[in-house]
Amino acid sequence: MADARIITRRAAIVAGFGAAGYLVANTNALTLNPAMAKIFEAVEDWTRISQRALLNADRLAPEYRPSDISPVFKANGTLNPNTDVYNAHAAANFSDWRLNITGLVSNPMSLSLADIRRLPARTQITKHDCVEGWTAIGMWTGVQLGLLLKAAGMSPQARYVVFHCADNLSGEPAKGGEQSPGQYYESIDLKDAFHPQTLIAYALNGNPLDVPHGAPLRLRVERQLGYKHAKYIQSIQVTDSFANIAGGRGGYWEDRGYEWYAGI
Ligand SMILES: Nc1nc2c(c(=O)[nH]1)N[C@H]1C(S)=C(S)[C@@H](COP(=O)(O)O)O[C@H]1N2
Ligand SMILES: [Mo]
Repeated sequence: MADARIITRRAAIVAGFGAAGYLVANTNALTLNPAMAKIFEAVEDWTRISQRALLNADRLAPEYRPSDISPVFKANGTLNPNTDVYNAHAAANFSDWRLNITGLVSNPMSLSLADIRRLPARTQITKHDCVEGWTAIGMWTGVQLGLLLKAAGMSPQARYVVFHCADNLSGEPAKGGEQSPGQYYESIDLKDAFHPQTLIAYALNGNPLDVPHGAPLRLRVERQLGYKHAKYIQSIQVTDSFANIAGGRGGYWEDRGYEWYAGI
């Protein structure tokens, strides 16, 4: 009988661990066997771990005031892709630039800048942090990446979002849309892709992005280091793995030894 009562209580505790504190308070009269004690520990741990995970999942990067904006936002890495194709786009004010969303989506998309500017925009003032040891505060405007991905319809196998850029750091010719080794690319997981501060940005400090800062479209992924913020984005590929893309480590710098997650 005693055993049955303990099992019943255990089942009640497992089913209703949200009320763990109440149940602990009301089982003082029972002599707990070691297994019961473990369950109480696990419940407490689980509550703490899951709450922390939930909080962290949507942890926001700090946002700043307009008066905090850096007078000069340093440009870094590629300052101009300078290919014939890119230069022609720049000369046409990027009116023919397309952002393609491909891969594990039910509704692949090809969007013009005008399309993207028509979507709900978010503006945020954040601090950029480059591994080379400088920071800058800027005001970015763009569309939330999560919105685009939602519209594209993610397949259940989707795990990563890869950004393919127009610049090639080794000067190799582009391979007809395929990722060549020197071409800049980046990737993030779905948690960061759907984070509310993750933007496909088209404006810096209220002006259309200029060429040094990634015209016409660049990523802002505010809880990550500078090299994750892909500039000159041409296509967004939803995938279950980046093992077969370029060096297989998820980014131009990652293929050269940098960390993939790169949280600040
Ligand atoms: N396409 C592309 N994106 C890129 C880079 C690059 O060379 N090419 N450099 C990265 C690095 S190291 C940093 S610090 C930021 C710099 O962005 P900014 O030029 O707007 O300051 O862009 C990142 N994104
Ligand atoms: Mo950087």
